Amino acid sequence: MSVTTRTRLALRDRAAAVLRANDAGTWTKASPHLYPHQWSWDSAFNAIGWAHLDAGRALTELEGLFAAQWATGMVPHIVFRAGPDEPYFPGPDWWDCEISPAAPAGPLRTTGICQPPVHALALQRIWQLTPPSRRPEIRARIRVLYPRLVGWHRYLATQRDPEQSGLVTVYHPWEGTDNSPRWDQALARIKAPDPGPYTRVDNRQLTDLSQRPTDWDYDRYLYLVRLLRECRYDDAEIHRGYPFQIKDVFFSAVLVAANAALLDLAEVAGADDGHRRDLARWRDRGRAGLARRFDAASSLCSDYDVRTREPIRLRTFAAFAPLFARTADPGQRAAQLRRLDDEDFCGHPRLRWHLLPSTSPAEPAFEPRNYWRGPVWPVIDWLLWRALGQSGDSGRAARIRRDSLDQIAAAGEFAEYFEPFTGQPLGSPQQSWTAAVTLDWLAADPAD
Ligand code: 9WN
Repeated sequence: MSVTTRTRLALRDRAAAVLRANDAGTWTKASPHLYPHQWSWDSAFNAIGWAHLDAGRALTELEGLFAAQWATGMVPHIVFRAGPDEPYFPGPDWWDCEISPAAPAGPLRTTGICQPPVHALALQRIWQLTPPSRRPEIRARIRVLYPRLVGWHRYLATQRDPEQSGLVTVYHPWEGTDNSPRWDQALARIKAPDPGPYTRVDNRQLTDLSQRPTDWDYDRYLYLVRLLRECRYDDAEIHRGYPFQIKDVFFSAVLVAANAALLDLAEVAGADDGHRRDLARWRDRGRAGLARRFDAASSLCSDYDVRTREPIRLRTFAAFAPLFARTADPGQRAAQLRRLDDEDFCGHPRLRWHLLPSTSPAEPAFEPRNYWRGPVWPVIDWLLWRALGQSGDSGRAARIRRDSLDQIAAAGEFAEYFEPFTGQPLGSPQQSWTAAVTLDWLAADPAD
């Protein structure tokens, strides 16, 4: 056995051990201390990890999450499941989602916003990895869950896109990439951001505050929750006057990929014609919406601020939304791939590994240790790896996989994110979703 193979087997065991250590039975803590509840897109990635260990447990993860689905179809960004001895702020009382008639019935308590819909990608992966002996059971459970996922996508394609632009409107930085510079201008515009008194607990778990959002950010995050609460989390009301509404091209690209994944599962799930038609329409509309946000001069895709009607032009991972969505336009694809390889992104000479950083080192807002403002996030590179591989770009996909595994192995930790120039592990040290995508990468080519 080569050393490489031995190292990889050890990595697999350690990744599996992280998932098992964070396993609460029917759901997985996003991380042991910093994030002790069930997060939405974390759960989807975690299900992909579980699929390598136990297809039934993987499906349980998604079933538990969808038990908290709102009547609107929204899957909430957090289901609060940990007990009072595991503090997280803001908790369910701050959100007070019970003021919405669409929130799930007690005792389940959730937040009132959502995160990128990776769940269909997880369902597809679970099915691909289900051993033949378990297929009847797993297929029956997929058939029950599938319409719920269609309902979730319908919510995003309608309530979050009343303009039918193909692009999802996000309401809050916590809908995925918290302190990304993509939100800076919209947050700076918010007046009188007094959320009332509060105490952060994230800085008790992680003492190096340079890796986390600032108090300035938190004041605005919490103030926005107050405004959402005042709208009773009603989408129509939010669209009328709420100040933070952004067409998020990355979120929209994940929805395109998720619609394609559900279509791929249509036979397995016994999907009816209506569902198939809707999914194909949302997928195509999403790709067209992203194509319109593509700027030929920079070869990048930009978010759009609905309130100011202005594009948000920044060099971040999100600018590659057409690649994440597997654009059907060969010209845009070729231009994006050239950009991906250039010095602003994966070809930057100081990068430890050729992995897409959350924010380009060439961007003035870049901070190499600060959360979504520069570090490499393995889950983002997993999504890019998957999209490139499915588009037939096996060379680039193989490089992302190899560098990602090397990054994690060299750090010796399943970190939440990594410093792009040194590869230093940052954030939470035993992040479930990093372990989960590691399991998937390792299985992609076990002989390597
Ligand atoms: C707020 C759990 C979550 C991820 C997010 C990531 C971070 C939370 C926080 O952790 O956000 O939702 O407290 O910072 O930004 O993407 O889902 O891992």
